[in-house]
Amino acid sequence: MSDADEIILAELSDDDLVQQMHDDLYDGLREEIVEGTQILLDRGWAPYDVLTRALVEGMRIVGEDFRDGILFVPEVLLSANAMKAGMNILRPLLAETGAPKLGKMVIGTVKGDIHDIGKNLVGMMMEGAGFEVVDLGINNPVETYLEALERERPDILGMSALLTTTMPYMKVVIDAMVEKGIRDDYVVLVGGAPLNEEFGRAIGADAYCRDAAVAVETASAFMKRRHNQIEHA
Ligand code: B1M
Repeated sequence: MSDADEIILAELSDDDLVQQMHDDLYDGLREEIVEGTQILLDRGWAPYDVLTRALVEGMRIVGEDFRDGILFVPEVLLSANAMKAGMNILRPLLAETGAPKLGKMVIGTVKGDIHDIGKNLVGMMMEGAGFEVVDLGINNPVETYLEALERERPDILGMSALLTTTMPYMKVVIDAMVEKGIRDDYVVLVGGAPLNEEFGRAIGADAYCRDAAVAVETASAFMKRRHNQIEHA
């Protein structure tokens, strides 16, 4: 592209900028995503709106073309990195609620699975809603989950899986918790694109969460119920 054609992000209208950010995310342009994210914030956009309308929607488009064989792993990795750079700017802003801690969650992506954008988003939104979040990262074997539960004593265990081949591993973790007699000490929430409610029920989770907003709602509802139980005991 010649200099004359260069797009000045700051000169675009909000709608055009969001559209351009979808394109830039598609092209894996990290610096442009950082700049676009900052411009929308400077224009008074709520961090949550930047996240959902510019970044998550952009990643949805990337996901469709990955599915259809138009984009390949290296390209999607660049998109993911650009998305993460935008999320890094939004994370502290989403967490800035100053609300008293609602509860504690340990979250991680299961063994064999390296997808972490959705998990990171859930963690960010949970922090923003007032939860303390301990992130175990990706590719977690059952032992890592069990150690973290013992060490961190959270209220909630969150597990993420994006592959149909890795989602059954969530049951391995829950079965191990049952075997150790600790299953009912925790609320177990699961999520990831290939899961559904029926799967959540079948593996013995407390709930399946369709997205990060549902994860926050569900976690908050369980914490409220727990507190009521304690008050009435
Ligand atoms: Co992968 N990948 N990928 N990938 N990848 C998918 C998942 C896939 C659906 C693409 C496709 O074909 N359409 C497909 C899985 C197919 C299947 O299993 N049936 C797939 C494949 C096949 C693969 C590889 C096997 C490709 C290969 O190597 N040939 C490989 C697997 C590697 C491995 O894990 N062992 C692979 C690799 C990769 C990249 C490394 C390139 C990259 C990951 C980078 C990263 O995460 N750091 C990548 C990406 C980016 C995707 C897609 C395009 C996008 C995923 C994403 O970030 N979505 C994805 C396509 C898709 O999902 N449509 C795809 C955005 C994110 C915000 O949404 O993760 O769904 P999501 O999270 C949501 C909810 O699901 C929910 O809340 C989140 C926020 O709203 N949620 C939870 C998620 N976790 C939760 C936990 C909770 C609660 C809610 O706990 C309480």
